[in-house]
Amino acid sequence: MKGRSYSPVSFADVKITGAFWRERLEVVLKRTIPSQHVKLSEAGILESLKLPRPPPPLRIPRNAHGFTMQVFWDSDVGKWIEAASYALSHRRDPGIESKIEAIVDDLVRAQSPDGYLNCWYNGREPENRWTNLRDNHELYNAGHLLEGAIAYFRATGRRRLLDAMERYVDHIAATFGPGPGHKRGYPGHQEIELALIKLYRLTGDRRRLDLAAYFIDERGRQPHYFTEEALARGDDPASYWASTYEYNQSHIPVREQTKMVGHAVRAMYMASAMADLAAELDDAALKSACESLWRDVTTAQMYVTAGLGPKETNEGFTEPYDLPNEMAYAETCASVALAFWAHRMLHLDLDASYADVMERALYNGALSGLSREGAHYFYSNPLESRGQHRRWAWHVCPCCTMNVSRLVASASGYFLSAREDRLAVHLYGGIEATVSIGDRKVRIRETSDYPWSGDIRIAVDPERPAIFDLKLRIPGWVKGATVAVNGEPVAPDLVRGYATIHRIWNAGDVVALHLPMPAERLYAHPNVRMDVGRVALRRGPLIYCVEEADNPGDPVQTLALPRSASIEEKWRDDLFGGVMTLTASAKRLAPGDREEALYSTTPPAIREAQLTALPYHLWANREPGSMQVWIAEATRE
Ligand code: FUB
Ligand code: ZN
Repeated sequence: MKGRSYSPVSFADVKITGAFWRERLEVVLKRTIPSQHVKLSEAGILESLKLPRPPPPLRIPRNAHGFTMQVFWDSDVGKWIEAASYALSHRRDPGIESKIEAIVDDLVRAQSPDGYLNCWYNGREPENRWTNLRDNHELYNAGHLLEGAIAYFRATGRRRLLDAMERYVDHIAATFGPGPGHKRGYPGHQEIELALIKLYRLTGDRRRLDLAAYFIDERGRQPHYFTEEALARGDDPASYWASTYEYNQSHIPVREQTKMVGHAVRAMYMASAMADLAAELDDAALKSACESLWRDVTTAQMYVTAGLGPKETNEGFTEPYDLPNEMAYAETCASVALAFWAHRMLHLDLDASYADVMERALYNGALSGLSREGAHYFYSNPLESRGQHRRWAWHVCPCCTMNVSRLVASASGYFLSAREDRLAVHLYGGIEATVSIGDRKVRIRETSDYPWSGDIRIAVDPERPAIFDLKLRIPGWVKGATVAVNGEPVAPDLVRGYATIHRIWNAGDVVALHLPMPAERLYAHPNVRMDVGRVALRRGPLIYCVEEADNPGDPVQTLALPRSASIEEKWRDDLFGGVMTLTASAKRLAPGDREEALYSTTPPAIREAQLTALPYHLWANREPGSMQVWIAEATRE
């Protein structure tokens, strides 16, 4: 598998030139990353790295189970370093670099002589390290710090943090594993597996890959580590607050899992690591487990926005087709991590259906987590509101903030992949890159106004004539795509959703790709009881919603869209710097008789109305009001 597989072209080698992602990137570089540092400081998170003595009182009180979210503050620091380092890869910034250096000073000082590095435990309960992997996030924190260290090293060449983290990884490898004298533990919150695979890819040190594989394969084995660990602490495993090991996907070994269960972010990080390992180890059984889980998620558990995990109490999955709209949890982190997983599945098999989900997550469930101005966030991403939802400037659990900033700062890494004789283009929206294909360097410039328009131009400039396949993703939502090379229409082979053009490419060659993107109605599977009789609107990769700001008057829940109404596209320069809205003649329902009657034998009065929808990711950036993705459908005129 490995020799034949594609590698993503790193975001650092792909310049975003198109308006849509350029705007988001600039906001993240200028506003989001600096403001997140301020918030980390105000929240006491940066101070906690200094291991103040005596430790100050907790900022986040322990809950009824004795747990405080402060145990994973290190992860927020790691994620911010990662996001900030991605920003530095676009543009060096001495101010940000000195802030990272100050954090590195603290982390290096906080590290124990044996390499252990966790500011919660070193600062507050050093005697208890590695006693509660199930709840206390030690390995999760290590993973995020390691990802931050790798990103910072890649952006700047500075390796102080990377060296510290490698020492920590050595310590972890000496503590956990299948060998004699090792603890057979694994993380209660998956994440370090992804970081270890990145470290392996950076250094080529096979021990890192083996450790990641150990963590994945040990998960869920009997005797159950979290049970043994609870007993060793003197806790009753039966009184586990989550009540089931499904919560952290350790109920059975991962290769036997066919249904996605439990906490959504944990599940997505685990599945991403499984896909990475399947690729690195050429492991067909692991790949097949990934495929079963993928089928389960995408056919029965995913919101139309690519949100995941409807329920608040486990921040995760429930049952097939249980996708409540107003109460949707759909954590931003889960959609970000779904994009990670889809990207990795795409590199197991170049199949456009993976890229379709990746794109849906990027443009909808993940992007909705970041406000327009770049300093407000959504943790949950409901698909309906009565106006009670507000973006917040920070959260007691700020995990989503840095997940969305690291995603946007590295978004260009999702566009291209290459292998020996092929170049695949997954996403469109304006990029430039020089890619090595075989022994040739090929410059690619894709220009388009995607996602607003499906007219795409790709200039292919090899340094010398080169034979290779250019593979252009034809999104699953497209009907009637056309391709032309140097003005001549061509009918390329469609291989798993990629239009494949095989030819000798010469400097100056230009491919024109036309992806029609009319507005369309979407219907949910009838088992999704919440969406019965409802319709959603999609145009291209964007899912739309109706928001009160554009549909003033009664709550948008009183709108109904006739099945036969034509949907018009209207470009609005006055909204969010330019956005394609959708409009239609619709109906407004009003009480049929007396206003105050809760129930009535008279059917509702139906008034003519106009409906305006805008992309879901933009909602809640104006005055608060009602919002709905799944609109009632009027089947009678
Ligand atoms: O537990 C760490 C992070 O906090 C999780 O990934 C999020 O779901 C939030 O609970
Ligand atoms: Zn989150």
